[in-house]
Amino acid sequence: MTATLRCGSFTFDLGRPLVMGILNVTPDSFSDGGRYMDPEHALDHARRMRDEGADLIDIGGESSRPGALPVVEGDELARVVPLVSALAAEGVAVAVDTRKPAVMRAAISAGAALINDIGALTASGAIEACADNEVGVCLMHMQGEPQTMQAAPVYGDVVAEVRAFLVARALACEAAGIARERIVIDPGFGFGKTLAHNLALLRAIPTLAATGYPVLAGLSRKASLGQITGRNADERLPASIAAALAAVARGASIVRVHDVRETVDAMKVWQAVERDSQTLR
Ligand code: 9MG
Repeated sequence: MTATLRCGSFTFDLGRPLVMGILNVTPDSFSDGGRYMDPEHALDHARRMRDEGADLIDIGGESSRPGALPVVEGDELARVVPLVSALAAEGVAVAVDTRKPAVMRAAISAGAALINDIGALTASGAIEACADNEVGVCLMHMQGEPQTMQAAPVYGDVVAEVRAFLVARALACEAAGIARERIVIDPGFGFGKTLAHNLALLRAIPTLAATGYPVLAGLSRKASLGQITGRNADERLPASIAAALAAVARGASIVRVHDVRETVDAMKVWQAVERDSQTLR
């Protein structure tokens, strides 16, 4: 029997990697800032990603790129909640990328299936906002804050520290009543990490997956891929697919990506080779 992830009314079989499509409704995200501020345009993009095979759509109303400034709660609510309502009503599994408990509560009421928190539910009231219901949670590691996190990230042992933090946060969630099957962990590639830290964490996905919590990997178009390839953010599709494949080959259960169609194809090929070879003719 394969593991499952429960998120609101959805139960995902983790026998194949899931693809989470990114929908940033922000003026300043690093690769698509300003493109989806118009709600109709945002909905079209979400529906396109769904049709291309995204299992979840992750909506974010506050940029977390290095150097990003915080957004006030009212603006984040206005950007995110109408989209959650519209997509949830169409049966889409919607994740909401937020650190604010008030946004979490409003998004859950509007039908969000998963709360994706780059702060790992450390804000006061965040765990409680998610514990009262059946929403899934993604707990991400970040060193510092988006405004300054890339200035000088330092670790003794990056893998041990990230793993210990994520397990501690997952246990805090379980203690508050969030069932284990609702929890995803994420090393937070690029969040207070150098290229060397990111590569060490990518190689260590088996160690993170051995905790028993599904692992989400978010490497799509990130700066580390630019450092390796010398490409700009809009030229990092091949690098992003390579990174997603490297992550799932090491045991990641979910990849968070901008380019859904291409990533879904890559996952299907990987799945056919690695998992379904007995059944293919
Ligand atoms: C919002 N966001 C940006 N990058 C991310 C990543 O790598 N993981 C998760 N969970 N969220 C992210």
